[in-house]
Amino acid sequence: MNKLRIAIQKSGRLSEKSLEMLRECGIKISNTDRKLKAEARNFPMEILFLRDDDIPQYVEQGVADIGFLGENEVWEKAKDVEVVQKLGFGNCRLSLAIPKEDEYTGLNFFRGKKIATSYPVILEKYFGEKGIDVQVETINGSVEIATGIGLANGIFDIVSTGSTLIMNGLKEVETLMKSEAVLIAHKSLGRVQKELLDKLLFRIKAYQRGVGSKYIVLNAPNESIPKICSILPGMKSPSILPLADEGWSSVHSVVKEDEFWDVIDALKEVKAQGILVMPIEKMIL
Ligand code: PRT
Ligand code: ZN
Repeated sequence: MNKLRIAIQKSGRLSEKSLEMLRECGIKISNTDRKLKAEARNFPMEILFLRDDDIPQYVEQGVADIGFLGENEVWEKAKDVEVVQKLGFGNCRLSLAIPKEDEYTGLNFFRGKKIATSYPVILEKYFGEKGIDVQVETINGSVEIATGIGLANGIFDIVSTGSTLIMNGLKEVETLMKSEAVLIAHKSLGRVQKELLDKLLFRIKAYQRGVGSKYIVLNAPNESIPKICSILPGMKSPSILPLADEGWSSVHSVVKEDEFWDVIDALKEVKAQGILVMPIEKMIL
């Protein structure tokens, strides 16, 4: 087969973001009514729409070459697949929570207690390593109601804003791990699939760098340029163009999104003016 087969979530929290990531990589998909399969129009790719729980197994067996899914599912299913790339969406944490009125005394609180979860493998491994015996109650869905109905003393679940816990009278007491969507791959891909995966990864990284950076243009008196250059490292060094106004230049550079406001403050201090900030669509090094 001369295609790359990718498994993504059929419907759920990661579906739209997964399709968006493919779109940002310039991959156009013909029928997104998500029956089971779709073809990309301009890239040798077949898209399989599956439940996220099934993706690790499909990729392990090579029914799909690669997949997008939450890292939490990769850990839980413990299949023999390779985690190739973090995707930067679907961020969440996996935490232990207990009724808010209970006094938390540290991990020993859970010794001999019942914990409800949809992630028994991760949970048992964690307490196994700590040498603490707990009773794991595996349930699929609505884990947050387990303590209220008397099924368990605590829960282990995915948390993102924390509001589900609060609404159910729970408090988060331990965060065991952080998770985000990742790209996983079959362990022994064919030559063509490997090449196509490299192409896809190249595009994903260009997109991620773009999202993580801003293009910045400003004007400054020439005597400030050395200071400005030390504030703005850019991809190599900033581009400096003379302005029609004698003694002034325009400086162009790239700034990381998370350093952006600090950089702006520093630039103002050294008399930068007319600062323009623009999004970067893709960034290729
Ligand atoms: O049908 P299928 O099996 O494919 O979907 P699913 O129901 O198993 O998964 P889905 O769509 O709910 O989640 C898919 C993936 O999204 C998860 O495996 C995580 O990697 C990721 N993710 C990110 C989340 C959340 N954030 C999240 N908040 N998955 C679930 N939640 C739930 C959580 O279970 C809890 O019920 O949201 C609630 C908590 O949210 P807050 O904001 O109230 O804290
Ligand atoms: Zn699922």
